[in-house]
Amino acid sequence: MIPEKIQAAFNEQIREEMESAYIYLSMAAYFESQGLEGMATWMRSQTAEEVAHAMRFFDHISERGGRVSLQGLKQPQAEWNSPLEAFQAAYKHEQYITQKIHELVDLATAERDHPAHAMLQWFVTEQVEEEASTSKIVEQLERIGDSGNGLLMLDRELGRRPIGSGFAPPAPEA
Ligand code: OFO
Repeated sequence: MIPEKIQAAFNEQIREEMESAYIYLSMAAYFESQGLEGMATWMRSQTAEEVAHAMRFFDHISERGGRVSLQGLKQPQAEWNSPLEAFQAAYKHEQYITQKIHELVDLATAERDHPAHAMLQWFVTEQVEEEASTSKIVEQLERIGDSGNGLLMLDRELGRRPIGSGFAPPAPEA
């Protein structure tokens, strides 16, 4: 059986991960409105990844005989002043999520909940990657500055990120 405190904290983390998905989906919409399809694709892919993160917590609670209870999501920001500002916000958000994961590890340790502790190790590693990928794009955008060409090249590069079928834009009609 999953400890009460872990169940409550994991239910809370499902909301955090779904809010992450919502934030990145909002960024995808922003990039699409700016004609930056590659960045939009990158954000769609990130959205799918966040939903998968939420499902890891969902499944962990269920598998241990607990009860998943979903909470309301905050309305995400809809506009940013530039691609750089949006990716800076994404990086800052990932730092916030890393802190949340570390708090969960501390709680699992205090509760002596070894299954939760083991499951959270995947997230500790994943957050290193999440921070690295967003901060790398922030650095690239800073280097690009006002170069329209540089921005289009980066957009093309980011558009190569693979994406789950349910999150990909519709294929153009043949
Ligand atoms: Fe779930 O890693 Fe980003 O937020």
